[in-house]
This record gives sequence, C-alpha cells and structure tokens, in this order.
Amino acid sequence: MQLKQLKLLPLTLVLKKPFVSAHETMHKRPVTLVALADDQGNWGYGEIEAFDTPFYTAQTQAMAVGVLRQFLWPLVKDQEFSDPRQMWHKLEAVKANNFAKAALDMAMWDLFAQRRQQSLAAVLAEVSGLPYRTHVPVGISVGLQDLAATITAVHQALQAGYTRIKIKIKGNQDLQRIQQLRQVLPNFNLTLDANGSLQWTKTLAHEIDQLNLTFIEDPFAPSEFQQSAYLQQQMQTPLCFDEPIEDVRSAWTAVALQQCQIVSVKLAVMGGITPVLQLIKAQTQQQFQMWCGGMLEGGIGRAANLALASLTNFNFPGDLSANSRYYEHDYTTSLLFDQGQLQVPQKNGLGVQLLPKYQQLLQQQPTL
Ligand code: OSB
Ligand code: MG
Repeated sequence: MQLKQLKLLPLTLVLKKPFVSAHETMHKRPVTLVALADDQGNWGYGEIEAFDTPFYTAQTQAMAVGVLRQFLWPLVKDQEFSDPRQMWHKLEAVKANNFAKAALDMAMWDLFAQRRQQSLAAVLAEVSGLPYRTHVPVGISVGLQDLAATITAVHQALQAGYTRIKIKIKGNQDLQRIQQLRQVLPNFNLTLDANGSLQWTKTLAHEIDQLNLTFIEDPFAPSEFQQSAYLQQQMQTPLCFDEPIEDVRSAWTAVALQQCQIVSVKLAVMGGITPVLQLIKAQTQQQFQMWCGGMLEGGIGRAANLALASLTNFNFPGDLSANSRYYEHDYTTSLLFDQGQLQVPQKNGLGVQLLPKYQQLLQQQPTL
C-alpha cells in the first residue's frame, strides 16, 4: 500500500476529576489525533500520547508533533509498504521520539487491518502466532488520595468487576495508607505504582511484602537499576518496571539482570505496536510476565491497547479501565465494558469510530 495523506487534529480531553500521581496532577489530557490515508482512500487512525509537560517522559506533545511533521512523515510519504513493520523500519532512521513513531505506527496497523478486512486483534494474533481473547479482563488505576477516598474508590472498582486494582502511592510514608486499606480489605488483587517515589531503607522489602501485593510498579526512579535489583533480591513481592521500559532492549536487560520480574508495556512509550510485537517475541524466549499499561489514552489509543492486551501472553489485567471513567467526552465511540471485562471489537481495524464532530474537525485540517 502507498501512504498518501496525513492529517493531524490537536484535542484536549478534560478529566472528570484530576488524576494525581507522584509526578503531577493532571486536569486535562492533550492528544493529537493522527489520520493516515492510503492510495485507495482508506483512513487509519493513531494518537500522539505524550503529555504537555516533560515530567513523566522526556518527550512532550509539542515535540512529538514537530518530529512527526518535520521528519517522520516526509520519510514515509508516497512510499509503498506491504506491512506496517516495513514502515517502522524506515522510521528507525530517526532516533528515539517514540511517541511520534507510535502514533504513525498505530494508524498504519489500523489501515493494514482494514485493508485485510480483519479486526486489529485478529491481525495481531496472526502476526504474533498467539491466540486472542474476545473478552479481556481489565484493571483500574486509582490516583493519589487519602485513605477514606481510597477505600471508597476500591469498593466502587470491585463492584464494577475490576479484577486488579492499582493504587498510586507517593513516598515511603504512604505505604501506611495501604497497610490501613489492607486491614479493611485484605484480599483483593492489589498492585501499587510508586512512580519512582520510594527511597531504599533496610525495612522497605519487608514493609512491601506485608501488603499482599500482586506486584509493585516502579518503586525507584528509572535510572536506579541497581537499587531495584537489590530490593527485588530481598523481597518476595514481584517488582514491575513501567517507566524504564522504552524498547525491547531495556525490557530484556531489566529481566536478565533481575532488576524486575514483570514488565508493563506501553505501546506509545515503546514507539508503537511494532516494537511491542518484538517484545512479545523476546518474551517467548525469556519467559517474563507482562501486562498492558495505560496513560489516560483517548479512544483510539485505548482501542489499540485493547487489541494488544487481547493476546493471551498478557498475564495480568491491563490498565484499561472504561474511558467514561476518566472523560466526560471522548472523541470516539466507546469500547464495551461489562463486569470488569472489555469486549474486543469485531469490526475491521481498531473497531471504534470517530464521533461525527471530530470527523468534521479532522476534515477541516490541512493535508500534509
Ligand atoms: O505510571 O502507569 C502510569 C497515567 C499516566 C501516566 C502514567 C501512568 C498512568 C496511570 C493510569 O497509572 C493508567 C490508565 O491509563 O488507566
Ligand atoms: Mg506506572
């Protein structure tokens, strides 16, 4: 297929309530919708998922948009590709800039699946050689808040059927809140995400082990590999890396050097679906566990995550909670959520549609 047109539509999704992590408090979520057309007039969609600020990752939304316009699109415009992986290979000429690459890669996979008249999940299953599920159990990520609000949020999440609940924490002191929560609700599937905010102490491993966690995500800053390895050695609870996982090599190294046992996969951080498929290959050789992380995606990003998370090698429910939980208005039709499971769309491609308003706005954008 030949790639002919690109359109970009910057959007701001307003959160129903602020999402608070150890890094920042988010009120609004910027995304740029990316629409890619082939020579037959088919359109595929992707999303730039970098934030406005460089606090969670180095690349910001504005940087990613700039790189996509100035460098990535000119590399592939009017080029002929038989497969999205071939296009991604071409993008490798540009160093890093994974968020920009991911948006184009997502749109390319959507286009590819549409041309084959298959759902993206079915295409990814075929390409990876893994089966996919039609209903995927999903988890929820609960932002920083006090104990009473945390207990309420956990009760609501359990009621909605979520099979894994992740709670954001900030700093060693905050482990006390989780201890108190465990006194009220000792047994549900709980994970923590410290977003790098913990300090190593002699008692840390023991304190974490007492919380009956499925795993703990990013206790230390991404550069503190040795500290993570040391903690993992002392701790029964599996350690999971999210923020340090930017490519296959970082995942492979972290697992091989026993810095973590579990990997959270974010296709936007890794540069798209293509590198995640490479990671899946590495996983079958090295046998680590992985799951699909989230970063408050809009409808297109959520659908791409779900297609990946439907593959049976994703070992834990992903951060794929229903989008209506975060946003009053998303820009696509919703994925179907029922009793803690998302239904994988059977339609061609990503399987969600742009709402008419956004389709119109997109058409008004210049063609690149
Ligand atoms: O660290 O996993 C994270 C959201 C934004 C940025 C980073 C993270 C998160 C979340 C929310 O935890 C996950 C979701 O999208 O539901
Ligand atoms: Mg995280």
